[in-house]
Amino acid sequence: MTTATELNRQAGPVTVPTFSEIALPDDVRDALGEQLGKLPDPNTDIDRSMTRLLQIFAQLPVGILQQILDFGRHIDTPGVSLVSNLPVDPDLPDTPSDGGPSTDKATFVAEGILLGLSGLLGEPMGVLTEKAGQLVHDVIPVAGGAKTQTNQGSEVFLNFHSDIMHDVIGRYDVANPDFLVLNCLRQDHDGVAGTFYADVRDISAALAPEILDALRSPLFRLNAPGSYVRDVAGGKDVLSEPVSIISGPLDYPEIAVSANGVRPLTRTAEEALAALQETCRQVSHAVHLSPGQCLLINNRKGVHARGSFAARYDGRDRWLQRSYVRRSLWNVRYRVTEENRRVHY
Ligand SMILES: O=C(O)CCC(=O)C(=O)O
Ligand SMILES: [Fe+2]
Repeated sequence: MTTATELNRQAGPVTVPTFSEIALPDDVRDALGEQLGKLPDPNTDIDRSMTRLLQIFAQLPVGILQQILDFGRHIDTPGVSLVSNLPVDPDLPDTPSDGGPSTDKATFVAEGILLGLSGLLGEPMGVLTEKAGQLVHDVIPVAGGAKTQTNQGSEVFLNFHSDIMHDVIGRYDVANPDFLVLNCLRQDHDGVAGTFYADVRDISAALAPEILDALRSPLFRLNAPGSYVRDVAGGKDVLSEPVSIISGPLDYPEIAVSANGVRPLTRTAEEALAALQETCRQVSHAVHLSPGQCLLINNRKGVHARGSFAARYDGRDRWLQRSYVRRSLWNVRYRVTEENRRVHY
């Protein structure tokens, strides 16, 4: 694991730190683990569980609690934060070979960490076309998806992207999550699977002005997520309306890139897109998540990626749990399902 200082040194010339690290003291970890170990499956009554988790997480030392809250509420805080020395489940069952969820999990410490931290950033939400609308997503290598640009992949580098959502309005970067939380339950066999984050403030500072100009122009169409194209569209691309990749104020920019392909509309846009992926690699922070570590990711301040690794499908493969978080569920209410007010079409 690279230290936060080293990671910040790798970052671009922007002066705001774009990576932060929060480590729990051992006694705080143990007290948290004891409380989370007693919790029922949070999916049974999600709003009661979120409320209980808020009580538990409110007992964190005030400095740590504020750092997490500031991560969620302020425009000038880091885009990615690694929380470490977290409690883990005492007996972790096999990594499910079908991509999850596990039917053998007896305790819900990992779910409590994921949802407790999510609740400090906003509200967990689900989408029917991503992990069947579940609020706790399992991110696990699946044999059939090993080479895909999705979270089932392993053999290929998952390109820098935002987690986006197909939406009939033609924009995939509006109702998508503001944050992702990734909690590591099990590392890959060789400990080489990196999660990368490139902050668009660092990206903007590193790009040539004419490339940045192109990325700020509506010259791109995003393809819908791989899961949507596979499960709903019969394998056919479903493109957004033309959008810019980078938008918003120069000091506080926002970025949206699809993992499953971006269609550039001009030659300049095509070149800008290639430069973008290369720049992301250069300015990115890398973390090799291990159990007890959770990554908070701002899905608007930057893009993330995953390195390749070897999956064995032997019950001991890499296993993350992921949540999608909105600051507010209000402005995405046009997509809500009748069955569940946290789950969208
Ligand atoms: O596996 C990872 O580290 C990140 C995968 C990813 O992009 C995601 O879960 O959204
Ligand atoms: Fe992702």
